[in-house]
Parts: sequence; structure tokens; C-alpha cells
Amino acid sequence: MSILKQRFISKFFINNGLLLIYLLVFFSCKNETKTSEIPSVIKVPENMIWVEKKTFLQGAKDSDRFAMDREKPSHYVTVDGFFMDITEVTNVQFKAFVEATGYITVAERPIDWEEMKKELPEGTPKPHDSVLRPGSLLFNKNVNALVNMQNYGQWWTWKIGANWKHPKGPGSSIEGQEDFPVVHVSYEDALAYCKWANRRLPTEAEWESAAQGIQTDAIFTWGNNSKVLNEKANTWQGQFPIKNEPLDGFEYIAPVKSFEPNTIGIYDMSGNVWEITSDYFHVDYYKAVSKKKMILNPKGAISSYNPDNPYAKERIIKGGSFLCNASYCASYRISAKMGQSPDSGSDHIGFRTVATPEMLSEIK
Ligand SMILES: [Ca+2]
Ligand SMILES: [Ca+2]
Repeated sequence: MSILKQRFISKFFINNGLLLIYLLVFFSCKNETKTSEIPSVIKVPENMIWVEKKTFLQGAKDSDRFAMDREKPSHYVTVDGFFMDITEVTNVQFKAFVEATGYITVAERPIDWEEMKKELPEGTPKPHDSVLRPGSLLFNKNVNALVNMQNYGQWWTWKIGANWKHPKGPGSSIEGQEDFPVVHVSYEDALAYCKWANRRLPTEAEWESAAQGIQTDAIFTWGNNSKVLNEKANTWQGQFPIKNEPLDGFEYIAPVKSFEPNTIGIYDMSGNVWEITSDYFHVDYYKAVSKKKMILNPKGAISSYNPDNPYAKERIIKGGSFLCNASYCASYRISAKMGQSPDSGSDHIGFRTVATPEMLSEIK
């Protein structure tokens, strides 16, 4: 080492040594805090990220003008740390599962009317056999006018032959769409994937904890500014469901990672496709649970209750989709939710998975 260089280093250390030591301690502590909850023997799985333990405000925020009754009252919950997929489960991931297991999704199976009618009002007449064939729901983009926004049937079509491999029905395919989220999957299908992948579905509280990221009481995954929605998520612009002006760049579904991630590196929690969780959908659950003082790792209601679909054991779906719009339900908000029958899907519902250190350490 030259004398000049040695002198320079000595001088630098004298002038900046304390600062340097402080920075080293600060960063090592900061790093230690960030990873301290992940057991040292566990490697972060590919395509996942660690969501730290935290206490946050679950449910509708006071300033949220779109909040629905079922999102109220907001209440503080504490959720332990866990790993979460950074993207929605993609077609290529789901294909690997199907190829390994031979699994056949609900949308590909013959329809059992005896099972189906259990989720329908008593006395519902059996549809003609020509309709009772494998298929799924597709968004009907040919709606020209509306009479009643509560009548969901106006913008949905039962498409025979639509399933995860043929998202628009017979003749369509997922070729070239390997990095699109898988759709036309049900809660039942998502559970089968999880079992194969050694994962599970997130609870609603885990989903919200991940969506909040480093925030604890934000309306959106990116904060509280609704004006930047088009830059942040794949949703619907224009009058739903008549006119879609794709100002965000996508008229319908988008490849995962098309928008920037949230504050902890998770993509598309807001918009693109809805994500199935493990919790039952019960419209009055928050009214009951919010009376508790300490809510640790909530797992949702013990049964479902939705007056609009009273016979189905619905699960909660979160995050909204490419069909969500400010003129309707604004379901791209973190606290928004809907119920979904466990045995049905559509072209705007997918899922992502989570894992706990315990699950990963169980691998032999
Ligand atoms: Ca869009
Ligand atoms: Ca999503």
C-alpha cells in the first residue's frame, strides 16, 4: 500500500470512523431485524417473499368512501410472519401441477346436478342437459346497456368448454400466456394445487398483511392516493360493464408483474385477477370479531353467510380484478372482498399461495 493511500485511509477513518462504525452497526441491526423472524435453516422459497409479523388495521378505513358494510368495523389484528408468492399462480406453474398429478379441475368435470342443486334455492328446476356440460363463467363483453347493477347475470356468460387450458372456451389456448395468472380455478382446485406444492391459501388477514406491506392502515397497496390507480394496477376504466377504456394498458387480463410491486415486492395484489383465500365469507363477521380485544392470526368466520347466495359455502376472494372499476365496487382496495362458491371459478379469479416456516421445515 502506498504511503499516500495509507495516509488517505487513516485520515478518512479519523474523520469518518465514528460514522462508519455507526453505519455498520445500524445496517447490521437493520438487517437482523428484517430477517430475525425467518429461522436460519429456512431458505426463502423461489418466487416467494417473507411477510413480517405485524399489527395492522384490518377492514375499511374511515376515509374510504367506497367501503361496504361487510368491511366494517375496522379492527386491529396481529399476524405472524409467513412466506407469500410474489405473483398470482401462473399458467406455467399450474400446468406443472397438472402434469405431475393428472389433476382435473372442477370446470373440466361432468356436472353433477344432485351436488349443484344443494347450492341453489329449493325447487330450482333442472336446466336442460345441453347446458349441464363442463364449462365456466366468462365475462360478456357485448353488454350494451344496463337496467340493474345488482343483476350480475347481465355481464356473465356460461361457456361450455371454458377452463384453465381454454380460458375463452373451445378453440382458445394458453399458448404464449405462460406468465398469465391461471383462471377458471375454484377453491377446490386451489387446495389441490397447494397440497401438491406444500403450500396453503392465505387467510384474509394474511392477505391484507401482505397487501399492506410496510404500511399498517392504507386503503390501497400503494397508499391512499386513488388518482394513481391506472399506474398501479390492472383494473377497468370507463363505465362498467359497457365501456372499457384500457388507460392502464390492458383491456382484460395481464401477464403477472406488468405493474410495479408493492412496498415489500409483491405484484398484482390489487387488480388483474381476484385471489381466493381460506376464510369463509360471512357478511357480519367483522361486527362480531371486532369486539375482541386482541386478535391474533384470525382465521375468519366458522361458516359462511351471504344473503345473496345463502346456500353456498362461499370463501373470501380479495384484491379485485381487471373488471373492477371505481363506478361499481372499487374492489382493488385492500379491505374489499367478495364471496365465491367453492366449486366454481371464472375468467377473472385466480389465487396465490403462502407457506409458514413450519410447513417448509416439515419437508423430509
Ligand atoms: Ca385494465
Ligand atoms: Ca390480484
